[in-house]
Amino acid sequence: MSSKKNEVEDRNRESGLSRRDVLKMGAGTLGGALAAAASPGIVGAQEAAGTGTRRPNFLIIMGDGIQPTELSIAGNPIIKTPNIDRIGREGVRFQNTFVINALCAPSRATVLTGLYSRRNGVIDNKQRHIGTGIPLVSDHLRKAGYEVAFCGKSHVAGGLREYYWDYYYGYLGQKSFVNAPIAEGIDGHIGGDEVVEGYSDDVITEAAAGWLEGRREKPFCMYLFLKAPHQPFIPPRNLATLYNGVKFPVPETFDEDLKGYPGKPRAFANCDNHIGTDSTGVSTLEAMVKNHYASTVGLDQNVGRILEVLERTGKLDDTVIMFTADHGYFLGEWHFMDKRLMHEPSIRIPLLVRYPKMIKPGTVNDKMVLNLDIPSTMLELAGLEVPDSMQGQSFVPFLKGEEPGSWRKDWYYAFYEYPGPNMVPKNRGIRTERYKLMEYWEYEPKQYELYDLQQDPKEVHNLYGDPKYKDLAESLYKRMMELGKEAGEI
Ligand SMILES: [Ca+2]
Repeated sequence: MSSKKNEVEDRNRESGLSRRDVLKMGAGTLGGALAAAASPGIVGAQEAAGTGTRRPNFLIIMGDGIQPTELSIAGNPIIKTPNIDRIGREGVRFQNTFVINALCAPSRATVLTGLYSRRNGVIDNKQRHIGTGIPLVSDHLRKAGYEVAFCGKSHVAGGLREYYWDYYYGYLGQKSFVNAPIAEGIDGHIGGDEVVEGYSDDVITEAAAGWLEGRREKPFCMYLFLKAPHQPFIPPRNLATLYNGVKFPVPETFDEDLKGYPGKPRAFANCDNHIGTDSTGVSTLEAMVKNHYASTVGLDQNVGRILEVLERTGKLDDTVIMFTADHGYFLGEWHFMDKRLMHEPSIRIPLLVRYPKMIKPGTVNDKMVLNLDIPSTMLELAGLEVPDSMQGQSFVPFLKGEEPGSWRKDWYYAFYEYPGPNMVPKNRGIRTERYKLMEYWEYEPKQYELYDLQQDPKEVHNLYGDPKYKDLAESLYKRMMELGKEAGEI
């Protein structure tokens, strides 16, 4: 047992709680119980600077690889996600939200720091730490009097254990869906990893719920970063047969592989993320979608568990709740699984925000919002200054139902993990409200895709090389390079 663990145990004894008591209570209640025992005179309600109002709590819930259309609130005819839907129904649903790098660790690092991949240092999944000295949003909030918590999967090297957390319940790397080794931390001290029996997302949610249950006066920021519905798409046991026998729609591009991917470059056709190959281990579309959906339902139930705690303890309406994902997911488009490419199924994520003190229930927003924008938004909501170094744009005006003075018309994307799993070549590009230009910039020779998303939202007709679109391709390329340089990615 580590000395940190001993310290935690010592504090348990001081507070009259044995480890067994704590586990019986649900690990997460420990933070609250200890806080009550150790600090009788807890600081009063914190106020947002100059506003006279209490700063909001934050709960940022992240799933792993979800298409926005996988939610019933987005009209999915099969899957039912009532709890996630509730966040959008009682808040806002952003319909055009994207990631700037469609991969687990980079995306999570961006949501934590407000920085593009090269700026925060986590350009791929290869065990990279967030750069030394780069604060997380939670560090800024903590300075302003927040209690901060991280629960679940960060995927960045070190599992965020070098940061201060009032409560921590997380694991290193990817880990398994069942019986994962998890470390718990309280008041900045993190214990050793111990295998905790059960479905890991449920175990983690239960710990998070326990900590939230015990909260007192200070505002809090909790990241609840879960693993479902990541490959190998293992749903909780009780949901394993939920979609047995259900017929799933087949994407219209599912058989493009049989046609030789007309119009697509080799860099795209040769990606090794095809359903039905040994390398992906995914046998059929049906098997993948069935378990992906069932896992997402499990995720939804965990969202419900957390909402129930917040509601019962009177914190629901004081908390800004965001639900999002670290990237989208190919569910058979072009016979693909996974993500990484800049095509719409891969870069689009759900983003739903509930905060009834500001957001009119049932709001739907169509502007291009990025995962990069979440940190600036959180800081503005907390009444704090957004550091110039942060690269996103606060979408608070949209939460208020207002039009911001200016909003992005285009943005830069880049994916770097090559060679790597699924052998998707490095690809980068620009997406405007209407067009997308992609470049496989290290492919020999360089290859391109160009789409008119207004005419061709499914990205079937690659316009690159068509003389009619030569000028457009050139101007998009020029702008892509400008944006990439501004972002520090080129
Ligand atoms: Ca992921």
